Amino acid sequence: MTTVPEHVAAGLRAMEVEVPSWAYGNSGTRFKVFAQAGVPRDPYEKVADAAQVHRFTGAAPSVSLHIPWDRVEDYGKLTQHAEDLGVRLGVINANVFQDDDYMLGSVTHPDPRVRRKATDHLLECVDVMDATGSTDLKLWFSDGTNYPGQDDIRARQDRLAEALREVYDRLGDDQRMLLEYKLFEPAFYTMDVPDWGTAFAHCIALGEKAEVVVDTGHHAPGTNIEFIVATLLRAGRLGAFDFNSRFYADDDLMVGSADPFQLFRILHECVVGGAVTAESTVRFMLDQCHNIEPKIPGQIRSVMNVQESTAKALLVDHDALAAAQSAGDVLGANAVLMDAFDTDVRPLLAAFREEQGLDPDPMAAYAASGYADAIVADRVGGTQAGWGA
Ligand SMILES: [Mn+2]
Repeated sequence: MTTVPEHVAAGLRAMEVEVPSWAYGNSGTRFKVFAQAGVPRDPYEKVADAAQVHRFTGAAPSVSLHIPWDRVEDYGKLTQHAEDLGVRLGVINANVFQDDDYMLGSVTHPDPRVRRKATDHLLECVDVMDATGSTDLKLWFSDGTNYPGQDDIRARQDRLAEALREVYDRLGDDQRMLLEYKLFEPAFYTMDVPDWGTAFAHCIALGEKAEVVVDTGHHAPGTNIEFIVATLLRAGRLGAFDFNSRFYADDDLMVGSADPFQLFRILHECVVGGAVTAESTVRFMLDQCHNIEPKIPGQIRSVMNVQESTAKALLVDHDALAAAQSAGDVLGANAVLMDAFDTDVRPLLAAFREEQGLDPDPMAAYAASGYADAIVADRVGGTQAGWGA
């Protein structure tokens, strides 16, 4: 029987992965959205599917909502529904990118009427937070331009700052604004929040309740994401992750599938920076789409991938690493990290799950549960949830 070192168990208990409601709906690429049988028809069914991920992993106790996709009449009822299923509602994601008015931008649009409409939506999201008890508002803007000269780059930053300020000032004492950046797409010449530096600058200007979101798929190829993580943690401004994997651009594949070593390096910086503790305020979220694979197992697999990389990061021998680093032992220091990465932590995680009263194999346990067949049989009629893309 594998024993789990106490510091590793403590880190794994602290590693709570938040799942996104949209992962359970239909999704696809620009070319086709493929429907899957049994997909949720409403936010209540999405939360029910999310609860299955927590049921089998014990590590995904919250679910992010996306407004307006998850708009409901009674948020108190949805909150209670989540609690009844053993999970809670998490971050509220705003959506100001799917309305014809936003063709030239939302909060940075040259027309004040459109900016007002977009800012009002962000304020509505804070109302939803008040109703659900969610503490974090996550903002991603598709705003940008496609052609040099199309709009004034600096004026767009001013408009962005003005909208962020209005929303920031509306936040309660225990609420935060999480600002996400993305290099390109849908805009191809400039994005108004293209990188961590721009997001960080706006957060610094706003105040302590504004922090940066690192979506692992939102960088140029070759970007050293763990350096960004280390820098933001050092500055106390890393609010959250949107985890996913990419081979090319913003692929939104299962986290840890394309480059497990990168995920390990990122989580090593999180461990070093104190983000994998019960006291940490960094949220570890998934932002993924399961276009061709079944969605609930795709989420379970993703949570397991995060746990595996977390366990490896927790196994790094920090005393040996510090000794090698201070001695200038380049190869020795690198070997300490690689020893941890090369460890097969699957037996350790199986033992950890058994200690928690879980099945050691969440994928097999879910497959044997009959839930997948039940939702295919039950969810007949109605309109399946999807991106709305
Ligand atoms: Mn994201």
